[in-house]
Amino acid sequence: MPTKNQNLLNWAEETAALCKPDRVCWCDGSQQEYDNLLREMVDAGMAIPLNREKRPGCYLFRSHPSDVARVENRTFVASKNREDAGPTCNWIDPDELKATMTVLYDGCMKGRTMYVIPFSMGPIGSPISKIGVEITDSPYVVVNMKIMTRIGTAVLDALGDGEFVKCLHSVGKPLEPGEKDVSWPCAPSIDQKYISHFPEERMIWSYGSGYGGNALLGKKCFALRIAGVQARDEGWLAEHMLILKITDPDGKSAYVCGALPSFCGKTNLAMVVPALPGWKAETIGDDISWMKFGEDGRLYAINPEAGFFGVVPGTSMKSNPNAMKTIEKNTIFTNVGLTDDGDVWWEGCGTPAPAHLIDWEGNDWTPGCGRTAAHANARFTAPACECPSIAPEWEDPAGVPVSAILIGGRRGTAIPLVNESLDWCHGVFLGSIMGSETTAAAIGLAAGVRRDPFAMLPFTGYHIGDYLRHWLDIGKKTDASKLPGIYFVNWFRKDENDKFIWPGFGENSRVLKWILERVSGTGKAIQTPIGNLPAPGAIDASGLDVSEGDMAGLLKFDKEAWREEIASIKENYKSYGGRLPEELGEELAKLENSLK
Ligand code: SAT
Ligand code: MN
Repeated sequence: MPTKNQNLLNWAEETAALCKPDRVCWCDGSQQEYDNLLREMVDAGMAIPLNREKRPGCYLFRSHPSDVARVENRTFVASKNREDAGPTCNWIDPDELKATMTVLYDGCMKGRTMYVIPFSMGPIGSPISKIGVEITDSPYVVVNMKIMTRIGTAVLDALGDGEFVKCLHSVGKPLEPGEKDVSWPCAPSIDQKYISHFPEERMIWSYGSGYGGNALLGKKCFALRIAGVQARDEGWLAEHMLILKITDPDGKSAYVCGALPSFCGKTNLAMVVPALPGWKAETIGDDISWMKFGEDGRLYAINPEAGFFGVVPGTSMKSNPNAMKTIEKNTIFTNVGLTDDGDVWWEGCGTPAPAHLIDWEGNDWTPGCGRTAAHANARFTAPACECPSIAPEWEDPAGVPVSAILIGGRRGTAIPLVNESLDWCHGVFLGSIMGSETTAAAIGLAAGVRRDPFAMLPFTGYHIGDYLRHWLDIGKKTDASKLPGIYFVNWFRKDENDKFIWPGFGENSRVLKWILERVSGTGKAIQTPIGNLPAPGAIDASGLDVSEGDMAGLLKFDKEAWREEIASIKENYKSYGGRLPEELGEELAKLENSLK
Protein backbone atom coordinates (compact mmCIF):
# COMPACT_ATOMS: atom_id res chain seq x y z
CA MET A 1 0.00 0.00 0.00
CA PRO A 2 1.38 3.41 -0.96
CA THR A 3 0.13 5.06 2.24
CA LYS A 4 -0.08 4.44 5.97
CA ASN A 5 -3.04 6.80 6.36
CA GLN A 6 -5.42 4.47 8.18
CA ASN A 7 -8.46 6.60 7.49
CA LEU A 8 -7.74 6.45 3.76
CA LEU A 9 -6.93 2.73 3.79
CA ASN A 10 -10.18 1.96 5.63
CA TRP A 11 -12.23 4.11 3.30
CA ALA A 12 -10.69 2.53 0.17
CA GLU A 13 -11.35 -0.92 1.57
CA GLU A 14 -14.97 -0.16 2.53
CA THR A 15 -15.59 1.41 -0.86
CA ALA A 16 -14.18 -1.61 -2.69
CA ALA A 17 -16.34 -3.90 -0.56
CA LEU A 18 -19.43 -1.87 -1.47
CA CYS A 19 -18.75 -1.17 -5.15
CA LYS A 20 -17.17 -4.58 -5.91
CA PRO A 21 -14.70 -3.63 -8.65
CA ASP A 22 -12.68 -6.34 -10.39
CA ARG A 23 -9.43 -4.59 -9.38
CA VAL A 24 -8.16 -1.66 -7.36
CA CYS A 25 -5.45 0.67 -8.66
CA TRP A 26 -3.73 3.34 -6.56
CA CYS A 27 -2.73 6.11 -8.98
CA ASP A 28 0.89 7.23 -8.72
CA GLY A 29 0.37 10.23 -10.99
CA SER A 30 3.22 9.33 -13.35
CA GLN A 31 3.34 10.14 -17.03
CA GLN A 32 3.62 6.43 -17.71
CA GLU A 33 0.39 5.74 -15.89
CA TYR A 34 -1.31 8.51 -17.91
CA ASP A 35 0.04 7.16 -21.21
CA ASN A 36 -0.96 3.59 -20.35
CA LEU A 37 -4.51 4.58 -19.45
CA LEU A 38 -4.91 6.52 -22.68
CA ARG A 39 -3.52 3.59 -24.67
CA GLU A 40 -6.03 1.27 -22.98
CA MET A 41 -8.88 3.67 -23.72
CA VAL A 42 -7.79 3.98 -27.36
CA ASP A 43 -7.66 0.17 -27.65
CA ALA A 44 -11.12 -0.07 -26.09
CA GLY A 45 -12.55 2.46 -28.56
CA MET A 46 -13.25 5.10 -25.92
CA ALA A 47 -10.64 7.59 -27.09
CA ILE A 48 -9.33 8.65 -30.49
CA PRO A 49 -5.71 9.77 -30.78
CA LEU A 50 -5.48 12.91 -32.93
CA ASN A 51 -3.07 13.51 -35.78
CA ARG A 52 0.42 13.50 -34.24
CA GLU A 53 1.76 16.26 -36.46
CA LYS A 54 -1.18 18.59 -35.98
CA ARG A 55 -2.10 17.85 -32.36
CA PRO A 56 0.72 16.00 -30.62
CA GLY A 57 -0.35 14.24 -27.44
CA CYS A 58 -4.02 15.06 -28.01
CA TYR A 59 -7.08 12.79 -27.75
CA LEU A 60 -10.75 13.05 -28.56
CA PHE A 61 -13.56 11.61 -26.44
CA ARG A 62 -17.26 11.58 -27.28
CA SER A 63 -19.66 11.47 -24.38
CA HIS A 64 -23.08 9.89 -24.36
CA PRO A 65 -25.60 12.46 -25.70
CA SER A 66 -27.43 12.33 -22.37
CA ASP A 67 -24.26 13.19 -20.44
CA VAL A 68 -22.92 16.49 -21.76
CA ALA A 69 -22.84 19.00 -18.89
CA ARG A 70 -23.18 19.56 -15.19
CA VAL A 71 -26.67 18.64 -14.01
CA GLU A 72 -27.72 21.34 -11.60
CA ASN A 73 -31.08 19.80 -10.81
CA ARG A 74 -29.34 16.57 -9.76
CA THR A 75 -26.78 18.41 -7.59
CA PHE A 76 -27.53 18.16 -3.89
CA VAL A 77 -26.35 19.77 -0.69
CA ALA A 78 -27.21 17.34 2.07
CA SER A 79 -26.59 19.43 5.15
CA LYS A 80 -27.97 18.10 8.42
CA ASN A 81 -30.51 20.93 8.61
CA ARG A 82 -32.56 21.80 5.59
CA GLU A 83 -32.37 25.54 6.40
CA ASP A 84 -28.58 25.46 6.05
CA ALA A 85 -28.88 24.66 2.34
CA GLY A 86 -30.96 27.77 1.70
CA PRO A 87 -33.07 28.67 -1.32
CA THR A 88 -30.43 28.02 -3.99
CA CYS A 89 -29.29 24.46 -3.17
CA ASN A 90 -31.28 21.27 -3.69
CA TRP A 91 -31.55 19.63 -0.30
CA ILE A 92 -32.06 15.99 0.67
CA ASP A 93 -31.73 14.62 4.19
CA PRO A 94 -28.18 13.19 4.39
CA ASP A 95 -29.23 9.85 5.90
CA GLU A 96 -31.92 9.38 3.29
CA LEU A 97 -29.56 10.35 0.47
CA LYS A 98 -26.84 8.00 1.72
CA ALA A 99 -29.33 5.14 1.92
CA THR A 100 -30.51 5.77 -1.65
CA MET A 101 -26.99 6.09 -3.02
CA THR A 102 -25.63 3.11 -1.11
CA VAL A 103 -28.11 0.93 -2.99
CA LEU A 104 -26.87 2.43 -6.26
CA TYR A 105 -23.19 2.02 -5.29
CA ASP A 106 -23.68 -1.62 -4.30
CA GLY A 107 -21.87 -3.57 -7.02
CA CYS A 108 -21.70 -0.52 -9.33
CA MET A 109 -18.04 -1.11 -10.26
CA LYS A 110 -18.43 -4.77 -11.27
CA GLY A 111 -16.26 -5.56 -14.28
CA ARG A 112 -14.28 -2.34 -13.80
CA THR A 113 -11.15 -1.02 -12.13
CA MET A 114 -11.50 1.15 -9.06
CA TYR A 115 -8.92 3.94 -9.18
CA VAL A 116 -7.81 5.73 -6.03
CA ILE A 117 -6.57 9.23 -6.95
CA PRO A 118 -4.91 11.29 -4.21
CA PHE A 119 -4.98 14.91 -5.38
CA SER A 120 -3.93 18.32 -4.15
CA MET A 121 -5.94 21.43 -4.87
CA GLY A 122 -3.21 24.03 -5.02
CA PRO A 123 0.56 23.54 -5.10
CA ILE A 124 1.54 20.50 -3.01
CA GLY A 125 2.48 21.73 0.43
CA SER A 126 1.13 25.30 0.12
CA PRO A 127 -0.54 26.51 3.33
CA ILE A 128 -3.54 27.48 1.19
CA SER A 129 -3.80 24.07 -0.54
CA LYS A 130 -6.07 21.18 0.45
CA ILE A 131 -5.94 17.47 -0.24
CA GLY A 132 -8.70 15.22 -1.52
CA VAL A 133 -8.88 11.63 -2.64
CA GLU A 134 -11.18 10.69 -5.50
CA ILE A 135 -12.21 7.08 -5.89
CA THR A 136 -13.61 6.50 -9.37
CA ASP A 137 -14.28 3.73 -11.87
CA SER A 138 -13.60 6.03 -14.83
CA PRO A 139 -10.15 6.06 -16.45
CA TYR A 140 -11.30 9.21 -18.29
CA VAL A 141 -11.61 10.87 -14.88
CA VAL A 142 -8.10 9.74 -13.93
CA VAL A 143 -6.44 11.31 -16.98
CA ASN A 144 -8.49 14.49 -16.63
CA MET A 145 -7.68 14.74 -12.91
CA LYS A 146 -4.00 14.41 -13.77
CA ILE A 147 -4.29 17.52 -15.93
CA MET A 148 -6.67 19.50 -13.72
CA THR A 149 -5.03 18.85 -10.33
CA ARG A 150 -1.78 17.50 -8.89
CA ILE A 151 -2.21 13.77 -8.33
CA GLY A 152 -0.33 10.73 -7.09
CA THR A 153 2.37 9.61 -4.71
CA ALA A 154 3.70 13.10 -3.94
CA VAL A 155 0.24 14.01 -2.64
CA LEU A 156 0.12 10.93 -0.38
CA ASP A 157 3.50 11.93 1.00
CA ALA A 158 2.22 15.45 1.73
CA LEU A 159 -0.96 13.98 3.26
CA GLY A 160 0.81 11.73 5.76
CA ASP A 161 -1.86 10.75 8.26
CA GLY A 162 -3.67 14.07 7.82
CA GLU A 163 -7.23 14.83 6.77
CA PHE A 164 -8.57 14.74 3.25
CA VAL A 165 -11.87 15.26 1.48
CA LYS A 166 -13.50 11.98 0.44
CA CYS A 167 -14.72 12.14 -3.14
CA LEU A 168 -16.49 9.03 -4.38
CA HIS A 169 -17.47 8.73 -8.03
CA SER A 170 -18.95 6.04 -10.21
CA VAL A 171 -20.24 6.25 -13.75
CA GLY A 172 -23.01 3.93 -12.62
CA LYS A 173 -22.65 1.25 -15.28
CA PRO A 174 -21.55 -2.12 -13.88
CA LEU A 175 -20.59 -4.76 -16.44
CA GLU A 176 -21.98 -8.28 -16.43
CA PRO A 177 -19.40 -11.05 -16.97
CA GLY A 178 -18.44 -10.97 -20.64
CA GLU A 179 -20.43 -7.78 -21.33
CA LYS A 180 -18.68 -5.42 -23.74
CA ASP A 181 -18.23 -1.90 -22.46
CA VAL A 182 -19.67 1.11 -24.27
CA SER A 183 -17.49 4.05 -25.29
CA TRP A 184 -18.99 6.42 -22.68
CA PRO A 185 -20.52 4.51 -19.77
CA CYS A 186 -22.99 6.39 -17.58
CA ALA A 187 -26.28 5.75 -15.79
CA PRO A 188 -29.11 5.34 -18.27
CA SER A 189 -31.53 7.87 -16.83
CA ILE A 190 -31.24 11.37 -15.45
CA ASP A 191 -32.92 10.55 -12.15
CA GLN A 192 -30.22 8.00 -11.41
CA LYS A 193 -27.60 10.75 -11.44
CA TYR A 194 -26.60 12.27 -8.11
CA ILE A 195 -23.94 14.89 -7.45
CA SER A 196 -24.11 14.98 -3.66
CA HIS A 197 -22.33 17.05 -1.05
CA PHE A 198 -22.22 16.34 2.66
CA PRO A 199 -20.84 19.65 3.93
CA GLU A 200 -20.48 18.75 7.62
CA GLU A 201 -18.53 15.61 6.72
CA ARG A 202 -16.56 17.36 3.95
CA MET A 203 -17.57 14.54 1.64
CA ILE A 204 -18.74 14.19 -1.98
CA TRP A 205 -20.66 11.29 -3.53
CA SER A 206 -21.24 11.39 -7.26
CA TYR A 207 -23.03 8.74 -9.28
CA GLY A 208 -24.20 8.24 -12.83
CA SER A 209 -22.37 10.90 -14.87
CA GLY A 210 -18.87 10.93 -16.32
CA TYR A 211 -18.86 14.54 -17.52
CA GLY A 212 -16.93 17.58 -16.30
CA GLY A 213 -17.87 18.99 -12.95
CA ASN A 214 -20.12 16.00 -12.24
CA ALA A 215 -17.15 13.66 -12.28
CA LEU A 216 -13.93 15.68 -11.87
CA LEU A 217 -14.74 16.18 -8.21
CA GLY A 218 -11.80 18.45 -7.39
CA LYS A 219 -13.33 21.27 -9.37
CA LYS A 220 -16.77 22.68 -8.52
CA CYS A 221 -17.69 20.01 -5.94
CA PHE A 222 -14.57 20.30 -3.81
CA ALA A 223 -12.86 23.59 -4.72
CA LEU A 224 -16.11 25.58 -4.49
CA ARG A 225 -18.91 23.78 -2.63
CA ILE A 226 -16.96 21.90 0.06
CA ALA A 227 -14.03 24.35 0.22
CA GLY A 228 -16.61 27.13 0.54
CA VAL A 229 -17.83 25.55 3.76
CA GLN A 230 -14.25 25.10 4.98
CA ALA A 231 -13.50 28.71 4.04
CA ARG A 232 -16.52 29.94 6.00
CA ASP A 233 -15.41 28.01 9.08
CA GLU A 234 -11.72 28.91 8.74
CA GLY A 235 -12.01 32.59 7.68
CA TRP A 236 -10.96 32.62 4.01
CA LEU A 237 -12.63 32.69 0.58
CA ALA A 238 -13.17 29.93 -2.00
CA GLU A 239 -14.49 31.71 -5.06
CA HIS A 240 -15.51 31.14 -8.67
CA MET A 241 -12.93 33.61 -9.96
CA LEU A 242 -10.15 33.92 -12.51
CA ILE A 243 -6.80 35.33 -11.36
CA LEU A 244 -4.98 37.71 -13.68
CA LYS A 245 -1.63 39.49 -13.43
CA ILE A 246 -1.41 42.86 -15.15
CA THR A 247 1.79 44.79 -15.77
CA ASP A 248 1.78 48.43 -16.87
CA PRO A 249 4.30 49.98 -19.29
CA ASP A 250 6.49 51.01 -16.31
CA GLY A 251 6.77 47.38 -15.27
CA LYS A 252 4.52 47.70 -12.23
CA SER A 253 2.40 44.55 -11.67
CA ALA A 254 -0.87 43.93 -9.87
CA TYR A 255 -3.18 40.96 -9.50
CA VAL A 256 -6.93 40.94 -9.92
CA CYS A 257 -9.52 38.23 -9.36
CA GLY A 258 -12.74 38.13 -11.35
CA ALA A 259 -16.12 36.46 -10.89
CA LEU A 260 -18.11 36.12 -14.10
CA PRO A 261 -21.04 33.75 -14.73
CA SER A 262 -20.90 31.23 -17.59
CA PHE A 263 -20.75 32.55 -21.14
CA CYS A 264 -19.35 35.95 -20.16
CA GLY A 265 -15.85 35.41 -21.51
CA LYS A 266 -14.14 34.45 -18.24
CA THR A 267 -11.48 32.21 -19.80
CA ASN A 268 -10.91 34.84 -22.50
CA LEU A 269 -10.29 37.49 -19.85
CA ALA A 270 -8.00 35.16 -17.90
CA MET A 271 -5.81 34.87 -21.02
CA VAL A 272 -6.42 38.33 -22.45
CA VAL A 273 -3.91 39.99 -24.77
CA PRO A 274 -4.15 43.71 -23.91
CA ALA A 275 -4.91 45.99 -26.86
CA LEU A 276 -3.21 48.88 -25.04
CA PRO A 277 0.39 49.28 -26.15
CA GLY A 278 2.99 48.46 -23.48
CA TRP A 279 0.55 46.58 -21.23
CA LYS A 280 1.00 42.93 -20.42
CA ALA A 281 -1.42 40.38 -18.96
CA GLU A 282 -0.50 36.97 -17.57
CA THR A 283 -2.66 34.12 -16.35
CA ILE A 284 -2.66 32.69 -12.82
CA GLY A 285 -6.00 30.89 -13.07
CA ASP A 286 -9.14 30.85 -15.21
CA ASP A 287 -11.88 29.53 -12.93
CA ILE A 288 -11.28 29.29 -9.19
CA SER A 289 -9.50 31.44 -6.62
CA TRP A 290 -8.79 30.54 -3.01
CA MET A 291 -7.91 33.64 -1.01
CA LYS A 292 -6.40 33.78 2.46
CA PHE A 293 -5.06 36.63 4.54
CA GLY A 294 -1.29 36.97 4.58
CA GLU A 295 0.67 38.18 7.57
CA ASP A 296 0.56 41.70 6.11
CA GLY A 297 -3.26 41.68 6.31
CA ARG A 298 -3.75 41.49 2.53
CA LEU A 299 -5.64 38.75 0.71
CA TYR A 300 -3.43 36.30 -1.20
CA ALA A 301 -4.87 34.12 -3.95
CA ILE A 302 -3.89 30.74 -5.32
CA ASN A 303 -5.32 28.88 -8.28
CA PRO A 304 -6.23 25.51 -6.75
CA GLU A 305 -6.26 23.89 -10.20
CA ALA A 306 -3.43 22.83 -12.50
CA GLY A 307 -5.26 22.88 -15.82
CA PHE A 308 -8.07 24.45 -17.79
CA PHE A 309 -11.41 22.77 -18.48
CA GLY A 310 -12.61 25.29 -21.02
CA VAL A 311 -15.55 25.61 -23.38
CA VAL A 312 -14.31 24.90 -26.91
CA PRO A 313 -16.94 26.43 -29.24
CA GLY A 314 -16.19 30.09 -29.87
CA THR A 315 -12.51 29.72 -28.99
CA SER A 316 -10.48 31.23 -31.83
CA MET A 317 -7.33 33.22 -32.55
CA LYS A 318 -9.53 36.30 -32.25
CA SER A 319 -11.36 35.50 -29.03
CA ASN A 320 -8.51 33.76 -27.22
CA PRO A 321 -5.16 33.23 -28.97
CA ASN A 322 -3.49 32.01 -25.77
CA ALA A 323 -6.09 29.27 -25.33
CA MET A 324 -5.64 28.29 -28.99
CA LYS A 325 -1.90 27.84 -28.42
CA THR A 326 -2.50 26.02 -25.13
CA ILE A 327 -4.61 23.36 -26.84
CA GLU A 328 -2.20 22.65 -29.68
CA LYS A 329 -0.72 19.76 -27.71
CA ASN A 330 -1.22 17.44 -24.72
CA THR A 331 -4.92 18.24 -24.60
CA ILE A 332 -8.01 16.10 -24.14
CA PHE A 333 -10.94 17.21 -26.27
CA THR A 334 -14.47 16.10 -25.43
CA ASN A 335 -17.39 16.42 -27.86
CA VAL A 336 -15.82 18.36 -30.74
CA GLY A 337 -15.82 17.47 -34.47
CA LEU A 338 -13.14 15.14 -35.91
CA THR A 339 -11.81 16.12 -39.34
CA ASP A 340 -10.83 13.57 -42.00
CA ASP A 341 -7.14 14.34 -41.40
CA GLY A 342 -7.39 13.56 -37.69
CA ASP A 343 -7.62 17.09 -36.37
CA VAL A 344 -10.46 18.73 -34.45
CA TRP A 345 -12.93 21.42 -35.56
CA TRP A 346 -15.63 23.40 -33.82
CA GLU A 347 -18.05 26.22 -34.44
CA GLY A 348 -16.41 29.61 -34.02
CA CYS A 349 -12.82 28.34 -34.35
CA GLY A 350 -12.11 30.94 -37.01
CA THR A 351 -11.37 28.55 -39.88
CA PRO A 352 -14.01 27.48 -42.41
CA ALA A 353 -15.74 24.16 -41.85
CA PRO A 354 -14.21 21.29 -43.80
CA ALA A 355 -16.36 19.66 -46.49
CA HIS A 356 -16.79 16.61 -44.24
CA LEU A 357 -16.13 15.58 -40.66
CA ILE A 358 -17.41 13.29 -37.94
CA ASP A 359 -19.51 15.21 -35.44
CA TRP A 360 -19.46 14.94 -31.65
CA GLU A 361 -22.05 12.16 -31.79
CA GLY A 362 -19.93 10.11 -34.18
CA ASN A 363 -22.02 10.80 -37.28
CA ASP A 364 -21.03 12.07 -40.73
CA TRP A 365 -21.33 15.82 -40.87
CA THR A 366 -21.26 18.32 -43.72
CA PRO A 367 -21.62 22.11 -43.57
CA GLY A 368 -25.25 23.14 -43.65
CA CYS A 369 -26.53 19.74 -42.48
CA GLY A 370 -28.48 21.49 -39.73
CA ARG A 371 -26.51 20.11 -36.78
CA THR A 372 -23.46 21.50 -35.04
CA ALA A 373 -20.17 19.63 -35.36
CA ALA A 374 -19.26 20.27 -31.72
CA HIS A 375 -21.62 20.19 -28.76
CA ALA A 376 -22.19 23.69 -27.31
CA ASN A 377 -20.57 22.52 -24.03
CA ALA A 378 -17.66 20.70 -25.70
CA ARG A 379 -14.54 21.06 -23.58
CA PHE A 380 -10.78 21.06 -23.69
CA THR A 381 -8.76 19.77 -20.75
CA ALA A 382 -5.29 21.30 -21.00
CA PRO A 383 -2.35 21.69 -18.61
CA ALA A 384 -1.92 25.26 -17.35
CA CYS A 385 1.81 25.00 -17.99
CA GLU A 386 1.11 24.77 -21.75
CA CYS A 387 -0.46 28.24 -21.73
CA PRO A 388 1.84 30.88 -23.28
CA SER A 389 0.42 33.57 -20.97
CA ILE A 390 0.88 31.60 -17.75
CA ALA A 391 2.65 33.78 -15.13
CA PRO A 392 5.94 32.42 -13.79
CA GLU A 393 4.60 32.67 -10.22
CA TRP A 394 1.36 30.80 -10.93
CA GLU A 395 2.39 27.98 -8.58
CA ASP A 396 3.82 30.19 -5.83
CA PRO A 397 2.67 28.45 -2.63
CA ALA A 398 2.32 31.85 -0.93
CA GLY A 399 -0.23 32.98 -3.54
CA VAL A 400 -0.39 36.45 -5.10
CA PRO A 401 -1.64 39.63 -3.36
CA VAL A 402 -5.02 40.70 -4.71
CA SER A 403 -5.49 44.40 -5.52
CA ALA A 404 -8.94 44.30 -7.06
CA ILE A 405 -11.89 41.98 -7.45
CA LEU A 406 -13.98 42.17 -10.60
CA ILE A 407 -17.56 41.04 -10.62
CA GLY A 408 -19.82 41.11 -13.64
CA GLY A 409 -22.40 39.61 -15.88
CA ARG A 410 -24.05 39.93 -19.24
CA ARG A 411 -26.38 42.91 -19.06
CA GLY A 412 -27.77 44.88 -22.00
CA THR A 413 -28.94 47.78 -19.85
CA ALA A 414 -28.49 49.50 -16.47
CA ILE A 415 -25.02 48.20 -15.56
CA PRO A 416 -22.22 50.53 -16.71
CA LEU A 417 -19.00 49.33 -18.35
CA VAL A 418 -17.31 49.64 -14.97
CA ASN A 419 -18.42 50.82 -11.53
CA GLU A 420 -16.26 51.02 -8.43
CA SER A 421 -17.90 50.05 -5.16
CA LEU A 422 -17.82 52.70 -2.42
CA ASP A 423 -16.48 50.32 0.21
CA TRP A 424 -16.33 46.57 0.99
CA CYS A 425 -19.94 46.36 2.19
CA HIS A 426 -21.18 48.15 -0.91
CA GLY A 427 -19.02 45.83 -3.00
CA VAL A 428 -20.64 42.79 -1.40
CA PHE A 429 -24.02 44.38 -2.14
CA LEU A 430 -23.02 44.72 -5.82
CA GLY A 431 -21.78 41.11 -5.76
CA SER A 432 -25.13 39.99 -4.37
CA ILE A 433 -27.09 41.62 -7.20
CA MET A 434 -24.94 40.54 -10.13
CA GLY A 435 -26.46 38.38 -12.79
CA SER A 436 -26.95 37.74 -16.47
CA GLU A 437 -29.82 38.09 -18.84
CA THR A 438 -31.25 34.77 -19.89
CA THR A 439 -33.10 33.82 -23.02
CA ALA A 440 -36.06 31.64 -22.16
CA ALA A 441 -35.65 29.58 -25.32
CA ALA A 442 -32.03 28.64 -24.76
CA ILE A 443 -31.96 27.11 -21.30
CA GLY A 444 -35.55 26.75 -20.23
CA LEU A 445 -35.34 29.58 -17.72
CA ALA A 446 -37.71 32.52 -17.45
CA ALA A 447 -36.40 35.40 -19.56
CA GLY A 448 -35.04 38.23 -17.46
CA VAL A 449 -32.12 38.66 -15.11
CA ARG A 450 -30.92 35.55 -13.33
CA ARG A 451 -29.31 36.80 -10.13
CA ASP A 452 -26.05 34.98 -9.62
CA PRO A 453 -24.25 36.35 -6.54
CA PHE A 454 -20.50 36.38 -7.20
CA ALA A 455 -21.22 33.83 -10.01
CA MET A 456 -21.69 31.27 -7.23
CA LEU A 457 -25.37 30.41 -7.68
CA PRO A 458 -24.79 26.70 -8.52
CA PHE A 459 -21.58 26.47 -6.48
CA THR A 460 -22.34 27.40 -2.87
CA GLY A 461 -22.41 24.49 -0.46
CA TYR A 462 -24.51 26.34 2.12
CA HIS A 463 -27.15 29.05 2.53
CA ILE A 464 -26.59 31.91 0.09
CA GLY A 465 -27.49 34.45 2.78
CA ASP A 466 -24.83 32.99 5.09
CA TYR A 467 -22.41 33.07 2.18
CA LEU A 468 -22.92 36.82 1.78
CA ARG A 469 -22.67 37.20 5.58
CA HIS A 470 -19.27 35.50 5.33
CA TRP A 471 -18.14 37.99 2.68
CA LEU A 472 -19.15 40.85 4.98
CA ASP A 473 -17.26 39.24 7.89
CA ILE A 474 -14.11 38.85 5.78
CA GLY A 475 -14.18 42.64 5.30
CA LYS A 476 -13.93 43.12 9.06
CA LYS A 477 -10.84 40.97 9.48
CA THR A 478 -8.33 43.53 8.28
CA ASP A 479 -7.81 47.27 7.68
CA ALA A 480 -10.21 48.60 5.06
CA SER A 481 -7.20 50.00 3.19
CA LYS A 482 -5.76 46.50 2.76
CA LEU A 483 -8.88 45.01 1.19
CA PRO A 484 -9.08 44.73 -2.60
CA GLY A 485 -11.46 47.18 -4.27
CA ILE A 486 -14.56 45.61 -5.79
CA TYR A 487 -15.42 46.59 -9.38
CA PHE A 488 -18.62 45.78 -11.25
CA VAL A 489 -17.87 45.32 -14.97
CA ASN A 490 -20.20 44.76 -17.91
CA TRP A 491 -18.83 44.25 -21.43
CA PHE A 492 -22.31 43.62 -22.82
CA ARG A 493 -24.20 46.93 -22.66
CA LYS A 494 -26.26 47.52 -25.80
CA ASP A 495 -27.38 50.62 -27.72
CA GLU A 496 -30.93 51.50 -28.87
CA ASN A 497 -30.41 49.20 -31.87
CA ASP A 498 -29.62 46.20 -29.65
CA LYS A 499 -25.96 46.27 -30.68
CA PHE A 500 -23.07 45.75 -28.26
CA ILE A 501 -21.37 49.11 -27.71
CA TRP A 502 -18.09 47.87 -26.25
CA PRO A 503 -15.69 45.89 -28.47
CA GLY A 504 -14.55 43.65 -25.58
CA PHE A 505 -11.66 41.15 -25.77
CA GLY A 506 -8.24 42.90 -25.72
CA GLU A 507 -9.92 46.31 -25.36
CA ASN A 508 -11.04 45.28 -21.87
CA SER A 509 -7.48 46.16 -20.84
CA ARG A 510 -8.61 49.82 -20.95
CA VAL A 511 -11.02 49.08 -18.13
CA LEU A 512 -8.33 47.18 -16.23
CA LYS A 513 -6.05 50.19 -16.63
CA TRP A 514 -8.63 52.50 -15.02
CA ILE A 515 -9.16 50.03 -12.19
CA LEU A 516 -5.43 49.88 -11.45
CA GLU A 517 -5.26 53.67 -11.58
CA ARG A 518 -8.05 53.80 -9.03
CA VAL A 519 -6.21 51.30 -6.84
CA SER A 520 -3.05 53.43 -6.94
CA GLY A 521 -5.03 56.64 -6.38
CA THR A 522 -4.55 58.39 -9.73
CA GLY A 523 -7.72 57.38 -11.62
CA LYS A 524 -10.49 59.97 -11.93
CA ALA A 525 -14.05 59.12 -10.97
CA ILE A 526 -17.40 60.68 -10.26
CA GLN A 527 -19.53 59.46 -7.40
CA THR A 528 -23.09 58.36 -8.22
CA PRO A 529 -25.72 56.55 -6.13
CA ILE A 530 -24.62 53.21 -7.61
CA GLY A 531 -20.88 53.74 -7.12
CA ASN A 532 -17.88 55.56 -8.57
CA LEU A 533 -17.97 55.76 -12.36
CA PRO A 534 -15.04 56.77 -14.56
CA ALA A 535 -14.95 60.56 -15.06
CA PRO A 536 -15.32 61.70 -18.69
CA GLY A 537 -12.01 60.92 -20.42
CA ALA A 538 -10.74 58.76 -17.55
CA ILE A 539 -10.93 55.55 -19.60
CA ASP A 540 -8.02 55.56 -22.04
CA ALA A 541 -9.75 55.59 -25.44
CA SER A 542 -6.66 56.36 -27.55
CA GLY A 543 -6.86 54.52 -30.85
CA LEU A 544 -10.22 53.04 -29.94
CA ASP A 545 -13.13 53.09 -32.35
CA VAL A 546 -15.81 54.06 -29.83
CA SER A 547 -17.37 57.50 -30.18
CA GLU A 548 -17.61 59.93 -27.27
CA GLY A 549 -21.37 59.51 -27.34
CA ASP A 550 -21.07 55.73 -27.11
CA MET A 551 -18.57 56.05 -24.29
CA ALA A 552 -21.01 58.26 -22.41
CA GLY A 553 -23.69 55.61 -23.02
CA LEU A 554 -21.43 52.88 -21.64
CA LEU A 555 -20.76 54.85 -18.49
CA LYS A 556 -24.23 56.28 -18.02
CA PHE A 557 -25.94 56.00 -14.67
CA ASP A 558 -29.49 55.27 -15.87
CA LYS A 559 -31.81 56.23 -13.03
CA GLU A 560 -34.93 54.79 -14.68
CA ALA A 561 -33.31 51.43 -15.36
CA TRP A 562 -32.07 51.27 -11.76
CA ARG A 563 -35.60 51.85 -10.44
CA GLU A 564 -36.64 48.68 -12.26
CA GLU A 565 -33.50 46.98 -11.06
CA ILE A 566 -34.44 47.71 -7.45
CA ALA A 567 -37.82 46.06 -7.82
CA SER A 568 -36.18 42.94 -9.18
CA ILE A 569 -33.48 42.87 -6.47
CA LYS A 570 -36.18 43.13 -3.80
CA GLU A 571 -37.95 40.16 -5.30
CA ASN A 572 -34.71 38.16 -5.24
CA TYR A 573 -33.81 39.21 -1.68
CA LYS A 574 -37.22 37.94 -0.48
CA SER A 575 -36.08 34.37 -1.14
CA TYR A 576 -33.31 34.75 1.48
CA GLY A 577 -35.87 34.96 4.25
CA GLY A 578 -34.37 35.88 7.61
CA ARG A 579 -30.84 35.10 6.45
CA LEU A 580 -30.38 38.16 4.28
CA PRO A 581 -27.61 40.11 6.04
CA GLU A 582 -29.08 43.31 7.43
CA GLU A 583 -26.31 45.40 5.90
CA LEU A 584 -27.40 44.37 2.41
CA GLY A 585 -31.00 45.35 3.09
CA GLU A 586 -29.66 48.71 4.26
CA GLU A 587 -27.57 49.16 1.11
CA LEU A 588 -30.66 48.48 -0.98
CA ALA A 589 -32.74 50.98 1.03
CA LYS A 590 -29.98 53.60 0.72
CA LEU A 591 -29.89 53.13 -3.03
CA GLU A 592 -33.65 53.28 -3.32
CA ASN A 593 -33.77 56.54 -1.36
CA SER A 594 -31.10 58.12 -3.51
CA LEU A 595 -33.18 57.41 -6.62
CA LYS A 596 -36.23 59.27 -5.32
O1 SAT B 1 -18.32 21.08 -15.82
S1 SAT B 1 -17.59 22.09 -15.03
O2 SAT B 1 -18.30 22.36 -13.79
O3 SAT B 1 -16.26 21.62 -14.72
C1 SAT B 1 -17.46 23.50 -15.93
C2 SAT B 1 -18.60 24.41 -15.77
O4 SAT B 1 -19.75 23.99 -15.86
O5 SAT B 1 -18.35 25.61 -15.57
MN1 MN C 1 -16.59 27.97 -13.93
